[in-house]
Amino acid sequence: MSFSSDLIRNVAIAGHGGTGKTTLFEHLLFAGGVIPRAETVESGKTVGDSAPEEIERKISVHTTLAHIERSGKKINIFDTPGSSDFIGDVILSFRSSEFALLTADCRSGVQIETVKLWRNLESREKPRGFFITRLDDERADYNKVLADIKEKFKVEPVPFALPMGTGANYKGVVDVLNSRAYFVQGDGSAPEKEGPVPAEYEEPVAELREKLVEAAAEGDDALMEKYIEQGSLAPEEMRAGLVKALAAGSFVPAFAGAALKNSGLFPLLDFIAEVCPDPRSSSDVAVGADGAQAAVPLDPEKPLSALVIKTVYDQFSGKLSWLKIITGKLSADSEASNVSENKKERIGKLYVCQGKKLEEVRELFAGDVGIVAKSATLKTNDTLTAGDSGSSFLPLRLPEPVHAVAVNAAAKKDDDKLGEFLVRAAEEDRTFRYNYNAETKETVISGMGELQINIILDKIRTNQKIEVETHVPRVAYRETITKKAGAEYTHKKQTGGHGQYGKVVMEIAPLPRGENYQFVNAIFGGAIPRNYIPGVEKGIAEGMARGTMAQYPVVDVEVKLTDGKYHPVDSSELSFKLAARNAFRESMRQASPTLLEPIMNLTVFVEEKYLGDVMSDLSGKRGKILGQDSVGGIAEIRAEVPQAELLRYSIDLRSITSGTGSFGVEFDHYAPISGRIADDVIKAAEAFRVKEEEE
Ligand SMILES: Nc1nc2c(ncn2[C@@H]2O[C@H](COP(=O)(O)OP(=O)(O)OP(=O)(O)O)[C@@H](O)[C@H]2O)c(=O)[nH]1
Ligand SMILES: [Mg+2]
Repeated sequence: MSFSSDLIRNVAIAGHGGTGKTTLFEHLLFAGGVIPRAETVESGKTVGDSAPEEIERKISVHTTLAHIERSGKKINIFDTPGSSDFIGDVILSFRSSEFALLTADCRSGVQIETVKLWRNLESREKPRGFFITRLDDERADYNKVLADIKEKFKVEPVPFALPMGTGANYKGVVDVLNSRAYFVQGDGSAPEKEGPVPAEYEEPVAELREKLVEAAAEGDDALMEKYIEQGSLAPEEMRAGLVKALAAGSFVPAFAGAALKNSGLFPLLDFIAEVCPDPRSSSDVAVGADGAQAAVPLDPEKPLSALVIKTVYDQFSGKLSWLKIITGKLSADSEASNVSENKKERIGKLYVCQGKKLEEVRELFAGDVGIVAKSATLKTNDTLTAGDSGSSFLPLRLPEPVHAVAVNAAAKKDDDKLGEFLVRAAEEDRTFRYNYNAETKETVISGMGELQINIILDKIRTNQKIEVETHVPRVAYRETITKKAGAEYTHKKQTGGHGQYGKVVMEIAPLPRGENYQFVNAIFGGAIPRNYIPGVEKGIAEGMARGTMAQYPVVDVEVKLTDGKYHPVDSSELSFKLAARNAFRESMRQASPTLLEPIMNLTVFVEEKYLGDVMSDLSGKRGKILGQDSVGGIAEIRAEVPQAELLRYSIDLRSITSGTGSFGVEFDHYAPISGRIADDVIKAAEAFRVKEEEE
């Protein structure tokens, strides 16, 4: 069935790993009548965790999309993974949703991944709320989580559900908005049951309702005046006020429950159906043919435009392209343009999904998310439009990879198959990258963490049956010089027939870091004729491609060609190239060369209790601490650290912080190394060359 834009709601469930997202998703689908019974994550049969890698590890690896109907609305729900390795799927769900629901386990409060996700949502100005779950657990501490939210995010969460008891005494929640209670039934396998608010909760619920009214009035000046005058608001006024205030992000709703016991779900669904933003209140960003960015409001009245948010290669259905419709509508059996590829795209059947299950629809309206199967041209981030508007939506911005491994197929015959697999894997998860580094002669795969990379390696070995070898990638060192020097070289072969002759005299000098190369032709009086200068430059380029210390590329050198000599018959471009290459090498040896190593900018997020250990580990890694902040028990450390020390940092940090820490890393600059560290690099480079020559 197709739903018009005003009836669609998109919600992303996100939060720290293991906080009950998939369990909540499963029970919401049960409450919404989509599935006949709710399964547990442990059983491996949930809608959310259905891929083999998810079933095996009992964690979510991919975003799952399904939808529920409530009060005539279609609620699309994204169940996202909690591990930071799969952040790509979380971010695409944030972009596609108008509301994000962060889960918080009431035993542990707000955990570190949730803090990072909050920041991401904040930068998107995305309306967001919390679902405080697992209240049936003996260690549940509801008020602690509320206090934690307040402390960590400096907001006053507005409770829309009040728990009735916790642990063994947990009975259910009161829906504050509608002043109704919802009771857990028996062992919790049946849906929660609605009833009047028990007398003992009447007073606290009235107080909380007052807060809701305040939050509603906050969004609207006229309402605020009325509230101040009358001291209350009519239910419809209150709802309208909340809708406005939430869309403006002026309050943060907090829900509560025990998803596993089917509790706290109806108040949440009613809130989503009645208060969550209509997609038409949001917009996306497109870049025009002239490069200018402009907001595109979600609008069903405009011609079609849609964005490919995700690509899945399904074992049975083949390639599935997930589309968020931004404007207009997309119809089955139609034709559209893939602006990004500048190609026509034939749209056959259209689907919406309930997890893995596809359901055919005729149309999809702005705001909805649907699927095109076996598309000929669509890739993630592509823009589909009715005409050739020329403007396309901004590609999703994702963090840079933090963990890399070099891979190669054990048997040469598998190279192509491995290559094809890597292309698809990178298409399915845009945080996963692969590239062949010609300098180090390695195929390097990289991503957001060891877990993500290991899952890919498992697929290569098990599904693709390709035997691969892995190793720590080589660091791309550089060489440079530290003082001025010069040399001359004469290339001469003049024995019989047509000879070779060229003499080059040059001076080299260090350039500031990052300036790479400058060539100055200071030849006077035609000592080297103009037509041989390109030969000289080629020779220098060859000299710079392999330095004299460990054959790494040479950078930040000015080369001044000062003099030379030619022979009217025997000189050639080749002669000058060889002379220049040798003159450069000789000059470099005289110019006190040094090795440079890449220095990375590292940002680490850890719980404060691990701060000391992380700092001392970084100092052991030759790190320079640049700054440190701490908010609500979570420390952010910024440091400059040599890349060579960070090749296995995702593994190191995990062991220091019991898996709770995370980090971002990007290249910053090159810095000189000397002494034993440089000696080791030179030795390793020699060993590598010997091995290479043997092969
Ligand atoms: N007692 C109790 N256990 C729960 C509840 N919700 C989730 N759990 C358990 O918590 C564990 C983790 O739940 P998941 O739903 O897989 O958590 P998740 O957030 O989806 O995990 P990731 O996708 O890996 O981030 C499972 O063993 C659930 O059965 C709850 O309300 N009560
Ligand atoms: Mg999950």
